[in-house]
Formats: sequence, structure tokens, C-alpha cells
Amino acid sequence: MDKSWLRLYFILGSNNVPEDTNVLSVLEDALKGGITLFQFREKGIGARQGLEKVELAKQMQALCQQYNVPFLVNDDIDLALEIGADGVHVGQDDKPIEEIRAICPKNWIIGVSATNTDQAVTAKENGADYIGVGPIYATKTKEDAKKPIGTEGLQAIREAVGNLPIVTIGGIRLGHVFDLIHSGADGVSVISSISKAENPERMARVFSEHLQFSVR
Ligand code: TZP
Ligand code: MG
Repeated sequence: MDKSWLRLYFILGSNNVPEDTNVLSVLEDALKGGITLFQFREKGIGARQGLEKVELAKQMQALCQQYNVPFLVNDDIDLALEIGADGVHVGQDDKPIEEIRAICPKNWIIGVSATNTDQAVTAKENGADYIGVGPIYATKTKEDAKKPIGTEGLQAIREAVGNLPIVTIGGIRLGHVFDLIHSGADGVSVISSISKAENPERMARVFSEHLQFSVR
């Protein structure tokens, strides 16, 4: 995969936005602000299910296509296949990569979450296109998030996986970008920093600028 896609990776589901805020307009704002990859992550309290989930996914996918940004689906391989997503992101407890490769289009992007060097190396051996490393910092967005690994944890994983593309996740704010890139990340993935920003478009744009000034 083109690792520049990982630079500003936005993740969103319908329960990640403030009340009375339209989740589609938050996504469109983030796209306007310059996000480079998108993951549809519809889970947790109040998450849409069944046809409602499919409908929201299709609407988000259409927006991403308009802005030429790849569209990935979290966990739900069947949904990703059904709507023709560009790939999936899976956690340690989801379907193994080998099983996904056996049923998915050749050019699918498959990302895997890793919180330690063992998981990272295994994901690389199994053919992950990239790993999502974290949580780096404390986060309230994921209820069952593991203990934060900090930039030290990230550096250890970078050393263990060589040049495998890495995107970092968990509690990432603007002020972290420089340290993360200099600790081995190819990009940052964020939910709340953008989804709950007063102005998601401007926040995405400023993240994008910080990333430009943080090149390794
Ligand atoms: N996986 C590890 S931390 C996390 C996920 C999905 C949540 C990230 O959300 P935020 O709001 O950017 O901390
Ligand atoms: Mg999962």
C-alpha cells in the first residue's frame, strides 16, 4: 500500500460525534480538511445495526469516493465485501488475515491492531499491509482500551517490524504529532480530536499541516 495514505487517518462512527451533530457532515468536513484515509467504525453504545448500518456505510463510502480517499471498514468483513470497500481493519480478536485474504479482492488493504512487539511481528508475518499501533496515550473513546504504550512502546514496535507501515492510535492530539512521527509512525489515526472538534474541517487541516512539518 501507499504509506502516505496513513498520514491523517480518520476513524468515525455515529456515536463519536456530539449530540445534535450530523455524522455525515463531520466526515465531509474532515475530508475537506485533508484526511488521507477513512475507517468506518460503527460499534459501542447506540451503534447502528443491520440495514441502518449498511446505509450509513454506503453514504460514508460515497463521500470518501467524492474526495478520492480510501474507505475501510472496521471488523465487519461481510459489510466491507457487500459494499465494495477498499479494505478492512481488524483487531486481535477478529478474523485472521489469512482467512480474510482467501475471500477478499486482491487489492484490499488489510490493517491489524497491535499493542506490543509480538502482535506487531505476527501481523507482519501474516501479511498485514499496515499495523495500527496503540493506544499510545489514554483515551475515553474506546471503553476496553489497553494500557497506553507511549512513544517508547511505539519505538520498540518500529524496531521490531522494520519498514512495515505504522499508524498510531489512542488519545492523539495536535501536540503529539511531531513526537509520534519522530518515534517511527508513518501517520496518526484519530477519532475524537476531529470528530468532537468545534470545527472538524479546520482541525483536520491543522493536523495535516503539523504532519507536513514533522517529516522524518
Ligand atoms: N483503538 C485503540 S484506542 C482507540 C481505538 C479505536 C480509540 C481512539 O480514539 P481517540 O478519540 O482518537 O482517542
Ligand atoms: Mg475489532
